[in-house]
Amino acid sequence: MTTADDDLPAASRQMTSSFLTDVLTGLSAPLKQVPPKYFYDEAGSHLFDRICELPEYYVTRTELGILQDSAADMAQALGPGVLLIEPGSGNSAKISLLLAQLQDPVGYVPVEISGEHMLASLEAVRAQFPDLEILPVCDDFTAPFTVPTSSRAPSRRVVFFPGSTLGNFPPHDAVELLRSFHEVAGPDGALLLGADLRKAPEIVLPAYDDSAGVTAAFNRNLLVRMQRELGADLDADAFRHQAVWNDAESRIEMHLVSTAAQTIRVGGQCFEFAAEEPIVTEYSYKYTRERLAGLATEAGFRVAQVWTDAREWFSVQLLTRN
Ligand code: AVJ
Repeated sequence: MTTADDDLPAASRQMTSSFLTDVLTGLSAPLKQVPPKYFYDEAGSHLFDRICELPEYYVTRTELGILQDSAADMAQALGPGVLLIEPGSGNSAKISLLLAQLQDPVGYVPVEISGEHMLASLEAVRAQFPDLEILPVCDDFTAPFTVPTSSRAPSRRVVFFPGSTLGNFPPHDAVELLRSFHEVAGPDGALLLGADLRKAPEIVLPAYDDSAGVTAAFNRNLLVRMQRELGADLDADAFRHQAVWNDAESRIEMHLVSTAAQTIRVGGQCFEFAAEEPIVTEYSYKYTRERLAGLATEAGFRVAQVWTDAREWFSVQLLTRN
C-alpha cells in the first residue's frame, strides 16, 4: 500500500517551500493574492468543517441531499468494479454515500495534501467498508499524480470530485484541471463532478460572509498560517474578511483587506499595503449548466447525466470520455 505516513515529513517540507514561493509570488503581483489551497492546514480544515454546518452555507447540505437521493442512480450509471479516485478528499461523508451504493468497487484512491486530516477521515471509510482496498496518495491533485494499481483490475476508473472545488479555478484553469482528470480517468473512465450553480447573489453572498464569522476566521487563518509556518511578520487583526459577488465573472471573491497602510515581512521581503488594499484569497465561480457543459467539452468530456436538487442550486454531473 502506498501509505502517506512514510512520506509525510518530506511532503510537508515540500509543502512549506511551495507555500513560501506561492506567497512571495502572489504578494508581488499588482493585485495581491494567495492561492486558496493553503487554507487547509489542520486549523483551516476544521474551520471548513464548521463552515459546512452553517445555516448560510447551503453548498454542502444541498450536495449531500442530492447524493442521498441519487447515489443509487449514480452507482447504477457507473456500473460494477470501478476504481474510485477522489482528489482532495478530507471528509468521508460524500464518498461513503457513493461507496455504499457501488457494486463491488475494486478500490478507493483518496488524494490529499493535508495528510493528517486525510488519514483521520480515511479511518471512517475503513471502518465502514472493511473489505475495500484503500490506496491513499499524499499529493497535490492540481499537479499530475500517479494512480496506484489495485489488486483487482477495475472495469473503469472514476474520478469523484465533489464539493464544487472546481469553482476555485478560473475557467481556463478549470479546463486544465478537467483535462488532467480526463487523463487520470483513462479510456472508458468517467468523472463524477459536484458543481455549485449560478444563482441569486442574495443566496450566494451570505454563504461566504456568515453571521457567526466562521468564514472570516477561515480566511484570516491564512495569515495565522503565514506567521506560524513562514515566520511572517504581520498583524492578522490588521486585515478584515470581505466577500464580494462579481456578477460579470459570476464568482464570489474572498479578500483579506488591509485596514490601514502597513508593511508586512515574509521570507526576507517587505510588502507594502495601502489602506483598504485587498489580498485575493479565493474565487468561487458559480457556473451555469450550459457553461459547465462548455468547459467539460473543451476538456474532452461529454455530460452524460446531471442530478440536481429541486431548487437547482447545486448539481452532480456524470462526465464521460468521448
Ligand atoms: C471547498 C472550494 C467548495 O468555494 O465554497 C467555503 C471553500 N470558501 N467558504 C467554496 C469555501 C469559503 C469552498 N470550496
